[in-house]
Amino acid sequence: MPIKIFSHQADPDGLGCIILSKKCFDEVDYTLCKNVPDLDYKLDKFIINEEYLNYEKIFITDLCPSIKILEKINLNEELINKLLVIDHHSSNLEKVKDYSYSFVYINILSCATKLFYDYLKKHWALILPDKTLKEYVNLTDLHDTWKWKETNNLEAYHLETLLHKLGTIGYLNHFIDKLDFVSRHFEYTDEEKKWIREQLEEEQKYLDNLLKRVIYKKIGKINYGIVYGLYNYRNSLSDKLKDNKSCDVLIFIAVDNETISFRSITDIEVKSIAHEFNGGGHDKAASCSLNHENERKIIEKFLS
Ligand SMILES: [Mn+2]
Repeated sequence: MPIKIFSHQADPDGLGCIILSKKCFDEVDYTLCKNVPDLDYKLDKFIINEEYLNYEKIFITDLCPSIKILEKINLNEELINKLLVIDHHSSNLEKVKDYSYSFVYINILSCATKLFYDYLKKHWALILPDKTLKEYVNLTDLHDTWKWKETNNLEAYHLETLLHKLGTIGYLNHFIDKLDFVSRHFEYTDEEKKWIREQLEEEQKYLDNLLKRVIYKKIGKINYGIVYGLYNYRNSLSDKLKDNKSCDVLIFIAVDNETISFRSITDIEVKSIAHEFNGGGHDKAASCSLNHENERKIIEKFLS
């Protein structure tokens, strides 16, 4: 019987989980989800249509369903037995603490790919001890938990650069091919290095423009920077603003991903801002979905 995985489509971490599942199981169906509402919608359909009957095991990685869906799962014994949620977002700890049954697996210190890798090694023993794969998982962890910044590990950062260059499906296919079971160090090939260079040049041009379009608004002691831009640039713009120290919090409205991202520039906690808009995430990086209601509230509060 095949395996089903629902994962976060936005970053190397969510995609890393799909790559691992493809390495571990023969037959995998995956569904990419933009955010929690998108996951809820797709999962609800999956439950209503009883699609879960066709799968041996169902994983939800780098995302956690809302309480409404968790309740629904809780009523279905077959789902409880088959389903495992592997997430690491601290805002979800609150959400799942009432669900004591075994399908929720959250750890805020590691990325989802690392949690999933450890789980697969322990419970499925299908991933051979493999240097390349292990190093790839570590780079994904360094990238996703921002630990790469401490040592300026550009190899980790460039996973994101490659994702931007290749697109979601391109990234998945590329790394599924690249990460074979030959034990050698993870290294970028000359072709990958060329893609990285090209992408960085393009990003630089776009970022220089974006930086000029940021609108600043001071409310109380906090200076907010608000901008509409392409989702892929939310983190690099936040880095640029950190260099300039021109605001405390970045509010990045990404129409292409239908999300609003909140980034802490000067150590201000932003998860609570995301909560105001029914979102969540980490203390220094959070987000909510871009719907009419949220956009109207953002414009009223920060752009008028
Ligand atoms: Mn993640």
